Amino acid sequence: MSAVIKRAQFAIPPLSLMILSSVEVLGVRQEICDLRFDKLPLDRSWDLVGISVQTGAVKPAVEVASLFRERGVPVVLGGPYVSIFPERCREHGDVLVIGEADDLWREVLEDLRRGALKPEYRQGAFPDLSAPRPVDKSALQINRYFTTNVVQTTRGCPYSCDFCSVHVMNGHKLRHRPVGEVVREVEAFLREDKRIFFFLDDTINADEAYALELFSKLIPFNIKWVGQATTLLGENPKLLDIFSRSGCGALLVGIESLADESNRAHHKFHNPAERQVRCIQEIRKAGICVYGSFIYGLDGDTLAMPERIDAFIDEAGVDVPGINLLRPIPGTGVFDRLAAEGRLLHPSHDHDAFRFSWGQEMLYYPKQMSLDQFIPSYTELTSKVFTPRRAIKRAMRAPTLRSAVLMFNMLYVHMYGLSRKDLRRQLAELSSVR
Ligand code: B12
Ligand code: SF4
Repeated sequence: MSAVIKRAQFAIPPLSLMILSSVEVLGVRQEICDLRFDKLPLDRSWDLVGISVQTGAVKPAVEVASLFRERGVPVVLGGPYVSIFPERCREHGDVLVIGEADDLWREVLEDLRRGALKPEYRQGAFPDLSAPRPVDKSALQINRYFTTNVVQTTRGCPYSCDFCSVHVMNGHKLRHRPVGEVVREVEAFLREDKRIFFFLDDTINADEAYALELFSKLIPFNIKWVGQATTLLGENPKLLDIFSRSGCGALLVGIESLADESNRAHHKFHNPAERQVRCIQEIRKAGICVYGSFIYGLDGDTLAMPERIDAFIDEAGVDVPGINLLRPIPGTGVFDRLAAEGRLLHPSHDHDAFRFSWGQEMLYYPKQMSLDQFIPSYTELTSKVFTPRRAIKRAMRAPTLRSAVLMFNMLYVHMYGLSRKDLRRQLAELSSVR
């Protein structure tokens, strides 16, 4: 099962490390160790080990760091958690890279060559994405991944949803890579890997003119691609047509709550609920599958929400539903607010207690209902939505990529089953301490 999950979870390589390992400095050779596949290479000799630290996985990252440091290998820490909480990371690394490292990494490698590493490299202005920085895949073992065609065309987000850390890390201004650079990258990637492309941008339709130009130019390459968009795309037939003709097979859209008051409470203003059904229907009419990502338990949500979500999934024709619990991530607005309101289930200074992957136990108290009410209502919803029968039904009516839609839905039947077990255990534990 774990092998299936690795592939089905879209075991794709981390773009951060692809970018950094593509920085060429004379005399330096870089390798990527992906712990989903590789053993920790403690028996080899290294001049420097870099670790990407993600919020929610800080503990394993610092454990790895200490294993290398005990052996006298200097460790550099970078990534989202280091950028947001450098002070908490300082004692765990010899070098910290704070912020987007596209340019800083060259400096680190040059200093390494000269034997003059500094304890800290900090991003001043955001890197200028108009500079060409070709991404090279020679540090990757291509066949172990679902695909290695991961591309980011823009960074930053003009919105400020309070549960998200993208605008915190990458700023509010959308920064673009030149269209010609992205087209060249797609062409070069295709030479090594003909599989599907992932555009990792948080909102691939954020800048209509840019997206129109880019994806028109990608039509001749005949690729299949997936990405993330806002449902507003459904109101833009021109862009929808170009997306469809350039090979777009599926888009993840963040629906979050179907209650506008919930989205407003979390500073998400750009997706009015009343337009969502029609927008999703239009996207699917264009032959693009929709992965609809909901969050149940936002501040305006009540116990009436599960029924609405269930009906919405069928009415809009969501091909793959994802019904998430709110994950308050340290460093986001919602984390600070819930902490101030006394609604976190763990002490706010204990970041390790906030885990963010499967085994989705609750991390906070919902506003409109107790945990005793909320947890059963959530588990009942997921047990209704994620059944083999409904998985097959969704796959049969998917506009394209039917086997992928089936695989995802079936995987979720399994995963949400695990999540229900965890939540029921958590509820029993919470009741026993009362
Ligand atoms: C693609 C993606 C995924 C893919 C990951 C696939 C993969 N192998 O990469 C999938 C779908 C699996 C995924 C899952 C999840 N994700 Co995600 N994901 C993203 C996304 C959209 C793009 C990541 C990316 O490649 N960015 C581009 C690279 C270039 O940026 P970067 O990673 O930040 O790297 C730069 C710097 O941080 C730094 N850097 C990074 N690493 C290192 C290492 C060193 C040594 C150095 C020096 C520098 C450095 O330099 C890089 C270049 O500038 C981001 C949003 C975003 N815009 O970043 C969310 C994001 C990273 N995900 C997020 C979350 C919450 C999750 C989940 C927990 C969701 C969930 N509830 O399940 C899971 C966690 C899975 C896990 N176990 O880790 C959050 C993380 C928040 C945080 N503060 O850590 C983000 C930021 C989205 C958000 N809305 O807030 N995700
Ligand atoms: S959730 Fe999406 S739209 Fe909202 S701030 Fe994050 S990246 Fe932007």
